[in-house]
Amino acid sequence: MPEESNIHIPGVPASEPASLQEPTTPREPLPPKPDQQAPEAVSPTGSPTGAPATARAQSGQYLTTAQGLRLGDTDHSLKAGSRGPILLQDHHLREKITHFDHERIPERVVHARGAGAHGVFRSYGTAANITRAGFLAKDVETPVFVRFSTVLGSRGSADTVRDTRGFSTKFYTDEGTYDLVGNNIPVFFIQDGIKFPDIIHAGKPHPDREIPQAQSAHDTFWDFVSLHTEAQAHTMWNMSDRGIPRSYRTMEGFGVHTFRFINAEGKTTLVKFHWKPKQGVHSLVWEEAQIINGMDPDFHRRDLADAIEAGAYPEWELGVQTFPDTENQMFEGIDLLDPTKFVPEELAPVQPIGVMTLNANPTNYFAETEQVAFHPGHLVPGIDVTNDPLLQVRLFSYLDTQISRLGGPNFAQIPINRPQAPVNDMLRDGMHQQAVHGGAAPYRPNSLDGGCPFLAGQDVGAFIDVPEELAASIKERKNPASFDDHFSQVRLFFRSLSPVERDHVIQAYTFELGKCYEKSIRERQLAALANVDAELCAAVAKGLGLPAPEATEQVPDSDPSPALSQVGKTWPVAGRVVGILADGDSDLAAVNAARKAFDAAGIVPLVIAPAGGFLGAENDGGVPVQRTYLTARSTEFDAVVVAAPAAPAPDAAPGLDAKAGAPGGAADPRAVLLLTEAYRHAKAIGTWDSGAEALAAAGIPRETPGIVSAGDAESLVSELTALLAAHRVWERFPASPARA
Ligand code: HDE
Repeated sequence: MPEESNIHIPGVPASEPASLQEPTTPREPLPPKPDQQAPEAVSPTGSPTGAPATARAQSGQYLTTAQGLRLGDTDHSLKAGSRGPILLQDHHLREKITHFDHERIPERVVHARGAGAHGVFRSYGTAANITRAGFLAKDVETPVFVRFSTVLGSRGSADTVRDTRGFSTKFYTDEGTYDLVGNNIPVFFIQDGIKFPDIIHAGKPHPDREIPQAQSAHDTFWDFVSLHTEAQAHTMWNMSDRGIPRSYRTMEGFGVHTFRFINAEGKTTLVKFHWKPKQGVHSLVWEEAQIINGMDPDFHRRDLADAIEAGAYPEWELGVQTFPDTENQMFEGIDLLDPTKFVPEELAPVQPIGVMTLNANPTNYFAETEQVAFHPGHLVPGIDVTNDPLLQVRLFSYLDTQISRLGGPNFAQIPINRPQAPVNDMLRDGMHQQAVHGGAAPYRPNSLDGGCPFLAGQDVGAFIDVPEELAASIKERKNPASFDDHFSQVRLFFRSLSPVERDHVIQAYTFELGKCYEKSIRERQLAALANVDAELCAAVAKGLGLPAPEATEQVPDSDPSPALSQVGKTWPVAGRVVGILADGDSDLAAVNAARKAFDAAGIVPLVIAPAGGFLGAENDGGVPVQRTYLTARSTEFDAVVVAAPAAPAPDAAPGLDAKAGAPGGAADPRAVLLLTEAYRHAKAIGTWDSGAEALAAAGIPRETPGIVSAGDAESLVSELTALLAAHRVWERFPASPARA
């Protein structure tokens, strides 16, 4: 407040105005600002000042307007009489409706549907000799935010579609924010980012009717892919089980491009990033994925949030494949700048450099998961980009897209995007500016703000671009010849899979091409498959009812990479879900013993019964029911135990109102469906002797792999646990009908 008022009140003699001061008088330098955060006099969420950031936004005592005015009524608009028109002067109504009208922001042009989580990354320090990135030094812990996503679907689309998954990690390091914006597939559709609008326009719904949503099984996608052979590599991964992960928690992640590490001495090493899930790598089967899209379109999102809420924190090890930074940037004949190529782990092992644990769900989806803004150009000292032409275009695109998506250039000030390192930039003004910048000289050089802020040298953590020597070159629109091989790694991938995984690939191509109307597109894609593998091509052609074409290219063979297959390994069982079909006539003591044994193994047992509530007496050995026949579907479970003793009457036709387990009654068709699906999807099934008839009702032969029967609950649980470790009973999958 001015000491003396300068306001002139008519009739009162005005005092002399205070002498004006020169506003730009040089003065002592201002101390650097700790960060851009505006002081919070009151919580912007309306929670009591001083409450933790996670306090509920609605916990303040009185409802107010955005200006803090207390409200006495928010249910009735201001009207000219109770039956009269609403008055324009109703400022509360207008504020409430106007804000609502603008609640949505544009969804991401790709990767619109996603789920996020907070966590921490702990570095092993094993990479400290090849990078000077502070967060990769030994035992450094760095907060992270991760967003998983699908690529093609809209924000409200289903989770378990066949698609690539995004795997973006924001490391809030002391040296600035580092973003690793990767996918669950290590190769990409295109070699040069200039084609990104083409592949995305082809994959998105058709522009006339806007269908199909979140699908690649349509003409425009396969039109582009079949005309554009460099996309065959990524498409092959999509058609494999990798395209339908069981959970975000069971996906690998890849940085895709080759990046460059720089150590304290300035020595550079080329690296490829890998995230390895400690939970194991698992996928759905296609029919399961399709059912889930209807039963629970939020399957992956729910799975991630539930696991974190239950304290089963998912973990990934971060690893790198390392390559000498040679002049030609080739490794074993693979061009490290070609993003449609991967380097088999057998040629360059993945070396672990740290572990990430996701341990907290977002408090608010919009504020955090929707507004988080990743950018491959968010780098820290010790990590730099390469000349991969896909990465180079991404370096432009991500910053650009946030400006329209988040409404201006100040998105770094949104809480989830705020660096946790001191920020001292000279970026000013713009839409949604939150900071109140002091000082008079947001430019360099300046004398008015004492020359502040100063430039840093490498010794105090400046990012120094690698002084890369570039070969004399011609300005041209052209790829190097080493980008020309579009088939050898597609073949390498296919031939590295187990027979059952190859069958899934065959079925996926047959499904997707079967959804294309244009015969010429199907034929052209078959011609591409002929160059990949004759058996694959013939099987898909058979399924489509078309002749199999001959190969047109001489494609070199390479050694298979067993690391690519998900079959034949075992994984931890913690967090897997088992359904126990039971009813009032079940041996409830045995059901409870099984629940206890599953629980002890870290497996989640869910009891499925004809109706909710309790089986037996609530406080006397009863069993709580978590799912009913109406709410359960086999797709939620990794294995099923049949504890219902009911023998379906041999001559009773199953009817919808039949009660499962009723002595002498027909088996409930929903219980039968649950069992047949679990069987078809190669899941382990366990029974007590009494459950045998239920299996018979579902047409499940007892003497097949993965059907276990035991006298007591503990041995049953231990046999099922062993089967769960392999994820599925792989040998139960029938050979592809197209191959038969
Ligand atoms: Fe992206 N990509 N992309 N992309 N991408 C976006 O950025 C783009 C590419 C990836 O959870 C957009 O903020 C171009 C490869 C993920 O918020 C956009 C090219 C890889 C996410 C964009 C690529 C990715 C995105 C849309 C070719 C794997 C989700 C919204 C040059 C290494 C990030 C946004 C999140 C998002 C552009 C290729 C992964 C438009 C131009 C290769 C995981 O900027």
